[in-house]
Amino acid sequence: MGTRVGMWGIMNIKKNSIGDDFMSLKEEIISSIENSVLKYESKEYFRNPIVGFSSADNPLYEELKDIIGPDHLHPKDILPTARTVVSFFIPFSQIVVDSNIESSTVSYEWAKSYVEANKLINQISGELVDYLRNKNIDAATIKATHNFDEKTLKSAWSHRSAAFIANMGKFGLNRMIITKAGCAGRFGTVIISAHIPIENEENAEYCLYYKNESCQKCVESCPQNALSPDKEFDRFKCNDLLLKNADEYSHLGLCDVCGKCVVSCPFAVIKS
Ligand code: B12
Repeated sequence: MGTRVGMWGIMNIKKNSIGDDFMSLKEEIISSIENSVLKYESKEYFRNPIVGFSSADNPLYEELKDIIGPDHLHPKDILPTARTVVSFFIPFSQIVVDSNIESSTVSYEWAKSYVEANKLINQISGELVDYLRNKNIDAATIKATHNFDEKTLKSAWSHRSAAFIANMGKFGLNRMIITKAGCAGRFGTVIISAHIPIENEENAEYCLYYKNESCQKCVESCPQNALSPDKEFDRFKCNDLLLKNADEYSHLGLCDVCGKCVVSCPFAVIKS
C-alpha cells in the first residue's frame, strides 16, 4: 500500500526507506477523483474518469478572452494563486449512450445521467477542494453547468476549452471534446495553487470530418439543424429544444438535454 504523502512537483511514485510507495500530488488528485466516482450511488451511469492538467500560465487561457469574449475568466481571475488547472471528464456508460440512440426523443437514461453527472461533478470538485485545502493548497472550482448567461448562452468559464488546453482531446464537428474515452460525458474543473508538471501528450484527432470529411453523423442527427460544417453552431436553436425536453423531464430536476449530436458520433464511447 502506498503512503499518501503529497510531494509537489514529483511525478513518479517514490519508495521511502521501508519500501512504501509515496503518491505524487498528481496521483493523489487522480485517485481522489476516481474514488469519488466509485463511491457514487448512481455509478452505473458512468465509466472511469479521465483527468488532465494544464498550467494556469498557458498563454491559451489569455487567448480565450479573444476567442470566447472578454468576460471569459482567466484561471487567476478565479484563484489569484492559481498554478495548475485540473480538468476531468466523466464518461457515460454504454447503456446511457445506447438508450439515447434507440429513442427518437431524448431517453430517460440520458436525462437522468445528465442530472446525476452534474451532481457528481459538483461533488467531486467540492471533495477535491476540501482535500487540497487540508494540505494547505488553495483550490477553487466552477459548477458543472447552469453557469451561463441566458441571453448569450455563454459561460464565463468553458470547461471544454480548459480540457482542450490540457490536451484531453480536440473539438469534433459536434463541438464536443472527443477524449480517449469518447465524447459522451461531462467535464469539470478545479483550479489549484500547486504546481503539477505537465506532460506533453499528443492530442489525438478522432473526428472523421476533420480527418478526411468522411462523416457528418452529428449534423444529420441534430433535430434542430443547429449544426453545420459551414455555418456557426446555432446555440439558440439548440437551446429551444433543450428547454422543451426539460419540460418533459421536469420531475428529474433541471434536464435541458438532447445529446443526439453526441451519441451519433462514432466516437461517443471509446473503450480502452
Ligand atoms: C452554454 C452551454 C450550452 C449552450 C450553448 C452551447 C454552445 N455550444 O455554445 C446550450 C444550452 C445550447 C448547450 C447545449 C449543449 N450542451 Co452545453 N454547455 C454550456 C456551458 C454551460 C457553457 C459553454 C459556453 O460557454 N459556450 C460558449 C462557447 C463560445 O464556448 P465553448 O463552446 O465552451 O468553447 C468554444 C471555444 O472555446 C472554441 N474555440 C475556438 N477556437 C479555440 C481555440 C482554442 C485554443 C480553444 C482552447 C478553444 C477554442 O471552441 C469551442 C467550441 O467552438 C458548458 C459548461 C461550461 N461552463 O463549460 C456546457 C457544455 C459545453 N455542454 C455540454 C453538453 C454535453 C451539451 C449538450 C449535448 C446538451 C446535453 N447535455 O444533452 C448540447 C450540445 C450542443 C453542442 N453541440 O455544442 C458539455 C460538453 C461535454 C463535451 N463532451 O464536450 C459541457 C462542457 C457541460 C459539461 N460540464 O460537461 N450548452
